[in-house]
Amino acid sequence: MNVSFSALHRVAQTACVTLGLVASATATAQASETRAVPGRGASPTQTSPSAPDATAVKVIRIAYAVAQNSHYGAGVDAFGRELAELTNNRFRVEHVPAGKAGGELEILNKVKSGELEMGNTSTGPLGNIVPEAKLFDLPFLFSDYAHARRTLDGKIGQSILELFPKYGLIGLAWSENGFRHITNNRRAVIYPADLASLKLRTMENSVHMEALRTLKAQPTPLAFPKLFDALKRGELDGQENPLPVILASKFSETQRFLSLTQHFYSPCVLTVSPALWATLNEQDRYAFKMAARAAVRAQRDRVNADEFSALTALRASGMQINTFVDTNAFRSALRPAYERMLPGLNPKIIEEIRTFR
Ligand code: EAX
Repeated sequence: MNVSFSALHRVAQTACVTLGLVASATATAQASETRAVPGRGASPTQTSPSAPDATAVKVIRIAYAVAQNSHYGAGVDAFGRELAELTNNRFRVEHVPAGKAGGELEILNKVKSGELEMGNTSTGPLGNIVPEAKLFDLPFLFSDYAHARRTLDGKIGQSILELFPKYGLIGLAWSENGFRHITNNRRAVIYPADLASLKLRTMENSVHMEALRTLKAQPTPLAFPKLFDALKRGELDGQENPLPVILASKFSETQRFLSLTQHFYSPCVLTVSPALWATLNEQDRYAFKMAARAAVRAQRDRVNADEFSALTALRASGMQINTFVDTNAFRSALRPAYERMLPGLNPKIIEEIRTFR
């Protein structure tokens, strides 16, 4: 792979913003009342600005892999509310949760082809489409949530979003899945050696797989919707995911040990199909971007809340939680292997991320 990171040094162009749009977005009517009825034309009153033409209400389906009662659902709820408000209900968001549209790679490909309007996915399989995004999948790249969020929201994150169109996707904003931890049915993971020969499900992500191979685990890529049953059937020793996913997906029913390894930070991205984007005028594009901001806030808020409550809940449902992990040993084992995980990586960008304020 020959990835160029030169784009990372460009300062992101900010979207053209008109304040008038926000000021005019005061409608509160329910979009469902104005849903198009096939075969019926709009009445004249429906064409006024405060009561949009019923036939013009556009449904935006947003697909994600996790249950609706999760940080993903919270993000999509907020997106829908904000978009409806900013566009006077001309758009109505529908959730397509729980892998109903397939795993995350499938979702991204459907957004790319226009089969789906939008996706809310982790970056797990994103690097298969936008190679530069693999940067954020490197282990121990971010020191904490604040560091990850400001990097993604700042010029480094924005410059990668700007590359999406070249790969046939629109990236609206980076959202959040969370710091990933290992669960398994064999043992508590305290030291890197505890991972030896564990068959761990990973996302379809070459950086993650190489990192786990470095630790002598057996990475086994699998789409998320197949994971719960594979764990239940005992086909894997374990998996790794952030606390909000472990909680929402009830992994405590199939996994005994949870070790707080926080080895990868898992960003999410809100993607839009280029086919839909091409139909939007500047004001509507601005509304989508503002709705994405609201979604990111809500999704991160839910991650915060889940991080706070998860350990008590998971312990109560029978998981053995290991809070002591020799993180320094994991970091020292993985950082020197960055170049193998991401060939062509420019070390300068790592330094820039590490010191990004
Ligand atoms: O995006 O596949 C995964 O493990 C992801 O973390 C999950 O689907 C949430």
